[in-house]
Amino acid sequence: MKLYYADFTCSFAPHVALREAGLSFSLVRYDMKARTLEGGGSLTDINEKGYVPVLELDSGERITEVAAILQYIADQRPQSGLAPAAGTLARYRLQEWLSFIGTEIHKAFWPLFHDGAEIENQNARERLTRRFGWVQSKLGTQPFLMGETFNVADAYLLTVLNWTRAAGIDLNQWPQLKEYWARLRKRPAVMAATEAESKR
Ligand SMILES: N[C@@H](CCC(=O)N[C@@H](CS)C(=O)NCC(=O)O)C(=O)O
Repeated sequence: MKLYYADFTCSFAPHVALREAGLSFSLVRYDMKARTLEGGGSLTDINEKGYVPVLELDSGERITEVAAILQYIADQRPQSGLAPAAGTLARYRLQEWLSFIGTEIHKAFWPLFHDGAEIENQNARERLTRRFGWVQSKLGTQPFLMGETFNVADAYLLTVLNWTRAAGIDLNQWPQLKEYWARLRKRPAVMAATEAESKR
């Protein structure tokens, strides 16, 4: 498998998931600033929507969209616990989280990282503050988003929490969320993905 990614963007979530699952994969880096793809070619040749992540299977098939890629990775290693079994209520709960993180958190950062006007940035910070406050209330004292086991929703939540400092959002206002974030960052798979994306 091959993961097309850009440093510390949303593709960090599938990158972590691949390592958590213990799957073998290679990385192809997309440079967001230069808009170039490692090895040449254009990102739109790989994904006509023009963004990462893209997971290329050994068959040559490509999967796009964070939520779909995460679930594909998890399903390659059912024993890893990275996703509840398909068809169970717990699996729909996972999809609920992935959809929420993708549409209500990930995309809410957009103006903050794309020269938004001050009013848009202020609105984005307020919306994210409400969302993170709610997430903390759901997390409570459990170790992971869905209970006792790390799953791909945690990989996605960790990824967006990583963006808070750059976005001017202070995690100290949510002590449980901050503890969760700091703890997840110490997972071997997360440290390995961080190191791999830092040295390029
Ligand atoms: N809906 C997509 C969104 C993916 C997305 O927003 N990717 C960003 C990085 S987080 C990207 O590749 N942007 C390309 C660019 O701005 O050049 C998904 O869930 O995968």
